Amino acid sequence: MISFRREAHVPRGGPDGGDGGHGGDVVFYVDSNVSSLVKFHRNVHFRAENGRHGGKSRKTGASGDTLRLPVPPGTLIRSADSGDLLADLTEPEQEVVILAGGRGGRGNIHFANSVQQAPLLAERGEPGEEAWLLLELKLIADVGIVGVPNAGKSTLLTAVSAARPKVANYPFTTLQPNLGVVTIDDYQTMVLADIPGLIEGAAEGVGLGHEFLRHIERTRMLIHLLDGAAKEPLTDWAMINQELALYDTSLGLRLDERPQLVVLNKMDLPDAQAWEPIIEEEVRKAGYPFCSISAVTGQGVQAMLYKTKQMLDEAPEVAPAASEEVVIRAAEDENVFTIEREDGGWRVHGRKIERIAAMTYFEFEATLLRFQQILESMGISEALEEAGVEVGDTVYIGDDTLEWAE
Ligand SMILES: Nc1nc2c(ncn2[C@@H]2O[C@H](COP(=O)(O)OP(=O)(O)OP(=O)(O)O)[C@@H](O)[C@H]2O)c(=O)[nH]1
Ligand SMILES: [Mg+2]
Repeated sequence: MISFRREAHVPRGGPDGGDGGHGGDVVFYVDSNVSSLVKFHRNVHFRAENGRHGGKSRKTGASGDTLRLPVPPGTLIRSADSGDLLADLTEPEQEVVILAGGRGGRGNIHFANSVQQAPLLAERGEPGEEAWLLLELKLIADVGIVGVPNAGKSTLLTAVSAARPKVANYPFTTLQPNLGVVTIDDYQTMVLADIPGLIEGAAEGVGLGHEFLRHIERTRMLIHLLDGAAKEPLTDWAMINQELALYDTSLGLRLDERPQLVVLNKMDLPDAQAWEPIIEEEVRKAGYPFCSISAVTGQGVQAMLYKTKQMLDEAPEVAPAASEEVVIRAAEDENVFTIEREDGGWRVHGRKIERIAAMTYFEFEATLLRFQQILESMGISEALEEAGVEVGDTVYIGDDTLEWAE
């Protein structure tokens, strides 16, 4: 604000225009009650509040409210331009400032000095930051349940937890991963993730599988569920193990190297009962622990959970985003600028000068003068003259168009 004290007994009141408030930040934080990024499908534009204007009598404007966006645990935030990882939000309550609000412009109280006692001079607020971001969810669970479509993965999750995923007798019933909390012995818990069924070629992105393998990247072990009613459960097992081996994980051990409990399901059916001795022998021969269950009748399920818990206690931790570093934005040299020709005129590029231009009220003589002094002190005027700028030429800086004069 540009303003001056006006009081009857103070003949020449000094400047008293206050500063503008700072703009709000854009913050992402982990909310354990949020389970998907669907909010960001419906709406892609989010904006924190502007700061309020400064006032007379040195009043500083209120700061704009921070925009706080809740995301589920396991959300990775990347810059859409560079692909750089900006944040890996895994812990409850964890938060990160992704975009900082602009600084409020200074009021004319700041521009008085011995020469200039009645400054008709103030700044605009600093423009806020903006960016396109990519959000990616990699669920956080202790155990991932993998298997071909229709193996009974969702039925198993329903049998052992309060989760209620859709169950049906056709492949690809599950399209979104589901999490269930399993309680053992009344106090110990573990989180199981049920993902959509995997089919051959999943790791190459054929079919639906690939999309979903990332959801088990943060799990410490796998339950590999075999469909006892399938034609060739052992072939299915080998096929999915191959998909796990082909998947390129950026977090922790390769998927096929994680501890894996092989579980034959549908033991209430004669087919599964006939398969059991053959499968058990093959699986154990290959060095994997084995259980058989019926997710429908509950047979063998409790024993399977104990085995799972025991393996989990011995399984290595998955370090969050272990092999990829979070990039802190590189601090550019603020003073660097470039000059190039544009539309018969000249364009000046540079972080600092563009910001200052955006903060300048060009309609005031005093602010214009100050801007010219900055162009001088940063060496921009000289550089423009060297480049051949002439009186009357157009100079572009950020969104502003200026005319070059003596
Ligand atoms: N008889 C019998 N049927 C089962 C058992 N477990 C699951 N089913 C049936 O198998 C079918 C598929 O079960 P789901 O739990 O939907 O299978 P899924 O592995 O989640 O399948 P997708 O989500 O498509 O990958 C359903 O009709 C279930 O009722 C079991 O132990 N015994
Ligand atoms: Mg399912």
